[in-house]
Amino acid sequence: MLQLYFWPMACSLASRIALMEAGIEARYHMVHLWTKKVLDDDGDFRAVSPKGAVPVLVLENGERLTESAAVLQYIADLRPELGLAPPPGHPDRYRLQEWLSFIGTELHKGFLFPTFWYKDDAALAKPRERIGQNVAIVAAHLAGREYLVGERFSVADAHLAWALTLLRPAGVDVAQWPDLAGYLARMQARPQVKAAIGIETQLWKTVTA
Ligand SMILES: N[C@@H](CCC(=O)N[C@@H](CS)C(=O)NCC(=O)O)C(=O)O
Repeated sequence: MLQLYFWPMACSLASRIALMEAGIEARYHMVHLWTKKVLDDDGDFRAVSPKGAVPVLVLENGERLTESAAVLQYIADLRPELGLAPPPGHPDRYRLQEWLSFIGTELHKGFLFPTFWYKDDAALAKPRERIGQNVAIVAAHLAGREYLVGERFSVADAHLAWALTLLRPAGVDVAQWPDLAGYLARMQARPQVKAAIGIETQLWKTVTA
């Protein structure tokens, strides 16, 4: 069985959404991101992955895969019939990678990560200046579209739904972009997305209580 190392509401939530949308059962291991402890057994998370960052997906053969863009595509390719990623070689596969990269770098590492990790007003001035411009790019792309890539839900939507869910607690109100707000509401209403967010919201409450 696949195993996913995660921290509630962190970027690993996109991988949980992808697994649930794919109907793939997995074992989930919660990691404390600050202490680097695996909470099941008090193990050292850096022994699982020297990066010390989630997501880590343990494959059926025991190999460990990191980086959301790779993990999400791996999950999608386990169930090609569901179209969670366009097939390798299809022109839209590069669009998917383009969006996974933009979300992972510009939205996540460029803004969400420093906002929640460093919490330092001076260091956050530039990221705060840039985030509106980057979110506006996503909003403009979504005008008149249901999904980020092609005509169906893909793992790029799983990644974006996670990032947009965290924008409000990070101080950016997506309501200023109606197309984006509508998209987020649609994504959050998908049964598997809603269930995944529900599970992690509960876990988040337990770890922060
Ligand atoms: N490039 C990685 C970034 C992963 C990442 O930064 N994960 C965060 C949680 S959202 C983390 O585990 N941070 C802990 C740390 O950097 O020490 C990806 O896209 O998966």
